[in-house]
Amino acid sequence: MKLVRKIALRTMVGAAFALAAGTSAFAQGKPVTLGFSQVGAESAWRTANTVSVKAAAKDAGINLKFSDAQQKQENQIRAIRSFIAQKVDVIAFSPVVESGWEPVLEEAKRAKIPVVLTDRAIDVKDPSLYVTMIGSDFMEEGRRAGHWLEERYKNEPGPINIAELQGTVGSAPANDRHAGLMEVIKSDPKFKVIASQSGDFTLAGGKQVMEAFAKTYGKKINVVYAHNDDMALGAIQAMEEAGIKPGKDVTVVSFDATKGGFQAMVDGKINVDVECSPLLGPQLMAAVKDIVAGKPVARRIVTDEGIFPMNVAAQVMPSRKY
Ligand code: GYE
Repeated sequence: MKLVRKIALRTMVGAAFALAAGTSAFAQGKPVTLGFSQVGAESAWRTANTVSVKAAAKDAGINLKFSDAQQKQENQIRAIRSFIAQKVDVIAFSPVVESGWEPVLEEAKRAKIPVVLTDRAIDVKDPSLYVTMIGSDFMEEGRRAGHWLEERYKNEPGPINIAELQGTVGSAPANDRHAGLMEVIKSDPKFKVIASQSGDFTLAGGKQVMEAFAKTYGKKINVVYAHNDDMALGAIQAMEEAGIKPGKDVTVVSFDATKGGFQAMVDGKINVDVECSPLLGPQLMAAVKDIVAGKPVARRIVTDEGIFPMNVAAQVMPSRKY
């Protein structure tokens, strides 16, 4: 019953936005204008995501206004305000952090501009502040990594010391990749997260944090749990410089499964890569068209993805698209 009510509410929210949008571009036969605020250009994932959004907009005949926030929430808020002032048909954004979005999204709502979230979720009480969220389930990604670790160490007594390289502080993927792992390993006390720090999803950040970890914990570290490939690649450099063999002395777990991550698996330096697809452009443009046309849109559109252990990397790599 509760679920039915929730679904009904969600559809109504979508329909209300659609009605508002229906009076603008679509009704007048003009091309649809989409304002998109991107997080930044911090990683290979992000670059592939930007390419996907731009290419899909072009293919769909959607007029895209693209803005790069350089990993700063204040820049995203400014971009969204400018999209509102320009009266775009739909606003989409990949929120750098989860909290603090109410005021600007209320402004969009008052202007009757529907909002779509891509890639990262936000934490707001009012469900009518956005129509849909398109992207991965980061908790599930964290759980997948946790289960892989359980299997990898099932015959070892432990302790298994984990050093965690977190993504951007307060971002959905950093929060959830951490929480998903903890959910799985909390029932097995042999797993211990002995260090955890943010490398901001960048290669330089991952390298710097790993240098410090290597100095403080040295050979005590059994697992490096990096929230993305760029940080894992930076950590690999730091380990090699410190005389530690990544992939052998230390098990390296990473996320995204980019070409760089795959290459490191082929080279024996990343042990497992949990997939997170950045190719969200086509799904975003389909949702934008449906919203503008007044069609109902699912409240949550989840990306389909898997997990790749090192031993399949060479075989799978040629078919990877990002
Ligand atoms: O894992 C990381 C990027 O939000 C899923 O952001 C995205 C993450 C991705 O910087 O590489």
